[in-house]
Amino acid sequence: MEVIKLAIQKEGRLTDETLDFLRKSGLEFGNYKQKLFSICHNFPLEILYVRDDDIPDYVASGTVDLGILGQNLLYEERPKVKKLLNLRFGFCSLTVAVPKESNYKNLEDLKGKTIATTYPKSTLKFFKKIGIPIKIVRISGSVEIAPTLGISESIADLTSTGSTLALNELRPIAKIYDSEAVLIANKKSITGNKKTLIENLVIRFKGVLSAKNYKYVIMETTDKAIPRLRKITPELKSPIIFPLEKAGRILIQTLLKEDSLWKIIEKLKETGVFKIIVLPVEKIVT
Ligand code: PRT
Ligand code: ZN
Repeated sequence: MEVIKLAIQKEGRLTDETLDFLRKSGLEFGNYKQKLFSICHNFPLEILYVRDDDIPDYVASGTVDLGILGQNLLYEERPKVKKLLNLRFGFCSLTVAVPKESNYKNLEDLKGKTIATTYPKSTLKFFKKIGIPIKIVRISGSVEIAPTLGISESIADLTSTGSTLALNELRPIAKIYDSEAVLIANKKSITGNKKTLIENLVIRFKGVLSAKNYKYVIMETTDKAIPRLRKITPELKSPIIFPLEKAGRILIQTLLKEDSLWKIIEKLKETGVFKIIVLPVEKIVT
């Protein structure tokens, strides 16, 4: 029987959220700690725990069929793989920063200067595109201390909260790109024997991803309010409606997009909705 191989980061910033995402997708596998790989009990899937830097090559060469890694590594390495999904975690940006007290105000001020980074190709490409010549020093860790050590005038590093920059007295001046965790596939795996298995796994992943954007909302209102509610909530096409004991009172259940939830709730309150209960959604499979 065919088994798909998926490489994920063994120990790092993406590990916990990746494992959480896989478990939310209904995949059952044992404790991964101290192991090189886990076997799924309920899906023909083997999960390999590796360094994130190795994932592009493993997937491109077909050592594994799938990989979960930061989009930043794809931008940097440009491996010949197919991106299947954005996974909506591991958000960060590749940011150009300079010492807080320096006179560098914008990117033009960095002309001819040295930039320390773990992402030399991405950084060089960015500066080439905007026509500003710079020099690059490749550093594999603690990039943020390079200006203090006199190694470079500026840095380009991944940031998420921005606190590492602030702690090191650095000031962001530009963003090269945004990144998040992505699912990538070997090009042959998605057309060969494993195609259907991979498609089934992707359906599970998409189910979790769509659920992430939605909340299940239960509202107590009157039957007369339905036409007005429809105008406020475009999602309310075929809501589930339960009559309540009190004449004219009903319960409506529907899905609402999380990003517009609070705006809609404010309007719902004005429209005569008495009570609103918001519940998380685990999966939506369509
Ligand atoms: O050992 P291995 O090679 O597997 O791991 P690694 O040390 O190379 O990578 P790791 O675990 O640091 O990061 C894995 C992936 O997480 C990255 O490739 C990104 O896709 C993603 N990610 C998300 C981040 C961050 N956020 C992040 N903030 N990767 C690194 N950082 C670092 C950044 O380099 C800086 O040192 O966090 C610091 C800045 O964070 P803030 O919150 O202070 O801004
Ligand atoms: Zn790494």
